Amino acid sequence: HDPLAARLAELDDVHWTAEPTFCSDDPDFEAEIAPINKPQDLGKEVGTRRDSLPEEITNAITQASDIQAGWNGLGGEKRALLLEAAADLFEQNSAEFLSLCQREAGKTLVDAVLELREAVDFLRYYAGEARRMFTQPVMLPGPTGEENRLSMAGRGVFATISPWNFPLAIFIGPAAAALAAGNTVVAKPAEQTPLIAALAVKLCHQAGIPEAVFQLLPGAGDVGEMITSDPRLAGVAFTGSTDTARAINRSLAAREGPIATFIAETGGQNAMIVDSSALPEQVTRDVIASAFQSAGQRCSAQRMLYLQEDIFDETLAMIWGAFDALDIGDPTLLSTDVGPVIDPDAKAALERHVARRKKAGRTVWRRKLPKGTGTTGCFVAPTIIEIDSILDLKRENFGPILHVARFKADELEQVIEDINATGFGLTLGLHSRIEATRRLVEAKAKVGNFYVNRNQIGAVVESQPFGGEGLSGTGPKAGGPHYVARFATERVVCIDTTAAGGNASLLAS
Ligand code: UN1
Repeated sequence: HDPLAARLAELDDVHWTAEPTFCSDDPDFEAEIAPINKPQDLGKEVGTRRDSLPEEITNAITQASDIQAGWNGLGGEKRALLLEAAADLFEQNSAEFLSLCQREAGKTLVDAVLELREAVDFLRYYAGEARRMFTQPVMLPGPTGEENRLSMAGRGVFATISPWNFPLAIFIGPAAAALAAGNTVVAKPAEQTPLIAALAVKLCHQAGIPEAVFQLLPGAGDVGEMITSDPRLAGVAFTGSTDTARAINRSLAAREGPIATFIAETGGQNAMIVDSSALPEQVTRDVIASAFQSAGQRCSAQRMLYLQEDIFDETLAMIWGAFDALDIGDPTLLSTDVGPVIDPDAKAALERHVARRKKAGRTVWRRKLPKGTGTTGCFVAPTIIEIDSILDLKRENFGPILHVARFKADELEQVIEDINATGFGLTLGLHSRIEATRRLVEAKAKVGNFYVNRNQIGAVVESQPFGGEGLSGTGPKAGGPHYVARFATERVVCIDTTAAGGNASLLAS
């Protein structure tokens, strides 16, 4: 009985009905089958997840280790072709992906389309990076009679641990980067969204990426812990909460074996600053998109709006107008702007936050949820809360909640300092038509992605590489020119090519 082969065979059975998937015929496995709690899917189960067993994890890493040299030896061009073949298959299977994004993750159709596009962009971009970095060595300068050559290769086995909020794009992005560099990959998708990951892996195998090279290990945090404690891992690429990133880092540090590479993209406490020179219609459009698209469940999403005092009332009034017009409800309807949040725990945490602010006497504007949403899913009413400063926020509120505060013209530098003092450094928005203000904010703000006179979400692969600093992650930026290099090891070969040097002894041996 080969558990890996068994799991891969199960993947062939993944289908998109309310029937359980990931079930094995082996009766011993039944106990492992836990329903995915998906109340937002109109109360229906999308499937079931069977968590990876300890021996399956060990086995998967053994197989990934054994095949890694072969995968690396294929070279950048062949790996690029395989990743591009996977991108083609993703596009050909768009209907399944869009349906799963909606049914498994509760995404709106618009978000599902954007997500699939980002996944395909990642595959194609990192394929290009495989060609750029892993086909020819770089010849380095040196004196005559010396050859200096820099080449890059995969480090070994990489684990990727990915979030539910981008169950396809951020599942496949880091994995594709690791594969492009010549690593093999064991991938643990978020416990809430294993089915979409299973389809992604299956299509990669269909594209010709060997099964042992890219393996799926579904499960919750305990599976993640088992994976990251394996001393054979060369590195981990993680996207998720700052707390989990710290835990993984500790687990990697405690292991025997080589020092692991750790790449983390974590949370944010993202603000937008709007001064009195801004165009209110543009501000309104961009605030609504940044705070409420994807039900606020993006790490890039806007949590905080700083409005200059002289335009506070009129701009906020305009924002309320658009806020009131948001369509909340069934994510499968084309008209829906704001769908549900991911699960009951997420909803409860957001509701607690709103309740606490109300109790503290804060002004809270809330949309009423339409009829039916209370019983069919984890809907959270879009909310705007007035506070004094971003420093009043103790944690990331991962949902459709925007906070707003006012500032005076001479307080701009203080506002930037407060934003920096959160320790997070992911996205920052600015609406201003004053060049000096833009320069000041750009120079002082410690953030990874700074958006001016536009919304602050939806970074595009290659055009806007994405990632933060401080509590927001380690960098490098996903979808940018330095990302794949972090998954690679570098080697410099230096040869004395003069007759009297090393070259002569090479010939003699
Ligand atoms: C995340 O939400 O985990 O720019 C990060 C954006 C996306 C954010 C992804 N790339 O909105």
